[in-house]
Amino acid sequence: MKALLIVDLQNDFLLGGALPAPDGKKIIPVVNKLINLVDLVVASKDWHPEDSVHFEKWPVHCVANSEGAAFPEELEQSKIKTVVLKGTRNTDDGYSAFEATNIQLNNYLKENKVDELYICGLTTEYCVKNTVLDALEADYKTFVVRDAVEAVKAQPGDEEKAWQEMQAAGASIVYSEEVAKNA
Ligand code: VGL
Ligand code: ZN
Repeated sequence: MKALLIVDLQNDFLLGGALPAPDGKKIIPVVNKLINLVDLVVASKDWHPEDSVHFEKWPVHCVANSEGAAFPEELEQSKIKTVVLKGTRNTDDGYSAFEATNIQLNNYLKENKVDELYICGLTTEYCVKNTVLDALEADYKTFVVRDAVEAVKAQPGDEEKAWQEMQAAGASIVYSEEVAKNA
């Protein structure tokens, strides 16, 4: 079974939000296309308490239940089967979707017989990277959709390094066009 995992495609990571990936909005139409190419769609949300230690490193963003934590209107939400919430404790960053606390993501994917995981979303250097590395650790065939991922670009060089790290760990970097061809 093929699953699409949309990482943190939330208002605060888009222009106008608290911690924007400068080109984040560009990926929304690509993600909308990918949603129709897989058997199961799961989305993660960064979902922080107001007083998290996470905010010693970052501007306040994606506070649980806030507008900044919501999905953008343009995202085709009707086919998202499950939303997993991460970074929910005031003591953790929760960069990886596999750290979700409302659902144990690995068990959920196993129950749904997922073996191929297509990962997209925001941001390259943090939550996408950490999710991809955990997916590989958990032995999924892991694809990262290059044109459906964008970086926050907080530190120069980190974006490029993140792509290299994901690839070195065993992720396949693919374009949405190839995903469509093989669907
Ligand atoms: C993220 C920084 C802080 C992400 C989340 O989704 O990549 N980055 N919190
Ligand atoms: Zn965060």
